[in-house]
Amino acid sequence: MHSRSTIALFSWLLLLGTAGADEAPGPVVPPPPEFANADGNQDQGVDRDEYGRIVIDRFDARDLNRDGVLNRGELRDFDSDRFLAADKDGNSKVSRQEFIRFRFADFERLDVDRNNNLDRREYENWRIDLH
Ligand SMILES: [Ca+2]
Ligand SMILES: [Ca+2]
Ligand SMILES: [Ca+2]
Repeated sequence: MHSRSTIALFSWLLLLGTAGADEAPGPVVPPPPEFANADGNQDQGVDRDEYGRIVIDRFDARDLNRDGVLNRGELRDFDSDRFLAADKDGNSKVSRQEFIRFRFADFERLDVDRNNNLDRREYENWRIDLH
């Protein structure tokens, strides 16, 4: 029987559910607050419009010096490859347009079943790096 490991798994999930949702990537069972937040029409999926709104929110939250672009410091969690990929025109700054384009490339990648909607399982992969 698997009862012992099942119980262990459940307690682990409970722990994850209560320990700061901000820094606990992984199989969280209750709806992650970010997901509920992103899912504006509450249909259990994040469509392109909803995703775009979140991307713009994140851009604004990252743009600490309010100059309308993201510099290396404002994207500190991006490794160089990721930063270079986002900075299409290579001016060492990521504009709003570049950021949106870059995040929508993520959307395409994460939307495994290609229904233009990220469901919760797809979202679990996404929330890890969508800041
Ligand atoms: Ca939705
Ligand atoms: Ca900035
Ligand atoms: Ca740029």
